[in-house]
Amino acid sequence: MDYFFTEEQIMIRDLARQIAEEKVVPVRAELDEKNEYPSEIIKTLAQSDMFALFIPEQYGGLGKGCLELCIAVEELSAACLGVATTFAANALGTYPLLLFGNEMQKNKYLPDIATGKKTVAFGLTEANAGSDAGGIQTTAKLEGNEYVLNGTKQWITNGGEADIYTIIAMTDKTKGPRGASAFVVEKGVPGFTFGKKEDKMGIRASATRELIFDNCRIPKENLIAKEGVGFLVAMKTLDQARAGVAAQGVGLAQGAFNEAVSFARKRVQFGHPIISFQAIQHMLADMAIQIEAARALTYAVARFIDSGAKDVSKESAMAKTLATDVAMKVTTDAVQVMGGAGYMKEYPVEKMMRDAKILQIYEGTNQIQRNVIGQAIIKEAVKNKG
Ligand code: COS
Repeated sequence: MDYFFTEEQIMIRDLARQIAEEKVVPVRAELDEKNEYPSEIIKTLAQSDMFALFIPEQYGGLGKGCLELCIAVEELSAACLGVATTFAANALGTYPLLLFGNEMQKNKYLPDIATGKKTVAFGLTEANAGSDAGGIQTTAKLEGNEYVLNGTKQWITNGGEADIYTIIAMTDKTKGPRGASAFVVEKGVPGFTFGKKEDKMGIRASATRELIFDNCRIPKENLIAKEGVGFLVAMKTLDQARAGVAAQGVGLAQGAFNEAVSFARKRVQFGHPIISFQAIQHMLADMAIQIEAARALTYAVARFIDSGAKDVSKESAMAKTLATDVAMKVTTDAVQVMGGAGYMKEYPVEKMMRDAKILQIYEGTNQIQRNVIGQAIIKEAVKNKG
């Protein structure tokens, strides 16, 4: 299918694909087994200007948009979702600054993010605030010229590895979600430490840790936007980032599909390659239909975001839900097509199936996405008196 990419977009896709094939595929099984952060690959991505893609030109970036980021994420995801998550979570952490940061903050942080010299993580989730993002308990109290942060963030992608953290904390607990505020916190500040590295089912190349704030003092200039808009910053950030999660789903599904097709052509049973059997062809056909549908919606939503549309919640939730449900189904079916071989670590699809599961959970479970879509449907119906 031709999605009418520009020459530049094709260049980005080809470069990301080359990095994925040459640098990621050869080490993905080892990174998975050792639970190892992909430092060398991150360096390669930085040298190839991949971190600059979505940063505006005036801050040293390439000034591209959500679609270009999705194209790169998709290619990396086809090779290793752990690596792609590390890369995509950097964008997730950067959106609060990009969307709500002031000039001083953008000038201070974005150039180093664009070169990949500094990487970023987003800190929203807590032990008692997962789907209920408004339930966060980490506090930020203004004392003189500093905010004092106390609390613990849980399961933070790039935690401990990133240099810059965008954090949502309560400045006024009595106000519920309207009492939340967003901050930027740098690694190395006294009172800011990390928990142990989590041992996960999948995306094991990505690092996940707690962020622990114990009387951590940061300058008051590190407040993003103003007090009380932290929940909005988080929601708008997730609205943008969920298109990237959709791209992860598309890429991962494509990677698993490619493996299944290649295996089915070689595997001979009953005297014929199994791809000649209709049972296998129908499974592959269903996989291909789902991948193309998810890809088409993901690109359409990325283009919608790049058009500057104000409210993209429903659309990005739709793309995230479709593409990640597809990734789970397609990776499971890839294992099925490959049978016993698919279940063995010798082939990459068992890792892909383990990796897929997180896509239905992080950046808002797919049940939460359906809530977001449902709420938007009600809002539109009320508006249209439907
Ligand atoms: N854009 C702008 N405003 C938004 C918004 C969005 N996408 N989503 C919610 N809001 C606003 C609401 O309009 C409401 O504003 P008012 O107080 O002015 O009415 C406010 O934020 C609170 O919204 P709501 O009442 O819907 O919040 P809930 O506490 O019920 O939360 C959702 C519901 C679905 C928004 C939230 O629970 C959610 O997204 N959960 C998933 C969180 C997530 O993705 N976690 C992953 C962690 S990061 S990897």
